[in-house]
Amino acid sequence: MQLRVLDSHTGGEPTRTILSGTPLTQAIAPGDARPSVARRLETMRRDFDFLRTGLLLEPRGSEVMVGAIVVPPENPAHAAGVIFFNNVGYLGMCGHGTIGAVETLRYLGLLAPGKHIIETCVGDVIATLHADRSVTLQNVPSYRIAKDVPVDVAGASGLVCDVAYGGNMFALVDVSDQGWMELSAAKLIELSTQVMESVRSSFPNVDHVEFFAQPKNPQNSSRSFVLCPGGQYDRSPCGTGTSAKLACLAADGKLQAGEVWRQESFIGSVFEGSFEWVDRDKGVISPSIRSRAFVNADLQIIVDPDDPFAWGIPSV
Ligand code: PYC
Repeated sequence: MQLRVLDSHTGGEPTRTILSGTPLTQAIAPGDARPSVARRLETMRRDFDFLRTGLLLEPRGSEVMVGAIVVPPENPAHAAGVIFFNNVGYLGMCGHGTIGAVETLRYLGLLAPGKHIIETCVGDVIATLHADRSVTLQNVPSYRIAKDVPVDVAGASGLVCDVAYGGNMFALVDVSDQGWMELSAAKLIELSTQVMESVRSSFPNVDHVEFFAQPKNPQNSSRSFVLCPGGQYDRSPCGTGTSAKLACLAADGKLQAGEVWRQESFIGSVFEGSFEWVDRDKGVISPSIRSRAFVNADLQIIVDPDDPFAWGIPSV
């Protein structure tokens, strides 16, 4: 298996993009069936999960990485299909990962500036590659599902969250009054994991938690800390998390269509977000996120048949 794999990061959050060398990435002959990206994800989960574990788990990978495998799109007129995954499984969408995969394709000369439709397992997104190499991602329609849901965290009283969809499902908690954003990442992982456990008793599909508070840089709108399903935090402001946040702001009338929202990550990187209404009565928005990714490695993957951990260390 001769895998073609490049690494990038978007706002500090890494994306490991697989471009070729697997049955999933092979071009489809004219006339052959073109499965949807959602069906391809199921094939990968069933038959090729070793790619996920081998590339993302230790000793080759790390728990903070997100993988993106570029597959033929169902619609041959579209630019690409992408399946996203992490250390514990598969993601519906990934904003930083889409921007990373688009920059990787540009780096290899496979995408030119302009608009490109990318298929994901939760729907089509539009990536506009700009001349300055930044990418505007028009994400899937996003919306708030519930407001002021009580959250149980030991030692914190009166905590509530919004539940919102932005390509993944988020519990969003305003922690300005708790002073939590001054704590260490390890402590925030602990607290956000408690929030996840509490919210899941009523919203079992929530797989990300977003804390937000005042930005460190006054030019930004808000600072966030996002817990991902694998127990790590997103170094970037999180594209799907920013989309969920925009949906909540829109629903509360705190941000108007076309206005720019600068979401600062825990490490200080920034995504610029804005939205247009899809259905104002139902609170559904079309969010856009702009950022830039940087390719930082072109890997040669070696699989030694004698290596017991060639496809990752299984969970112990
Ligand atoms: O940018 O949407 C995102 C994302 C999800 C998980 C990690 N990053």
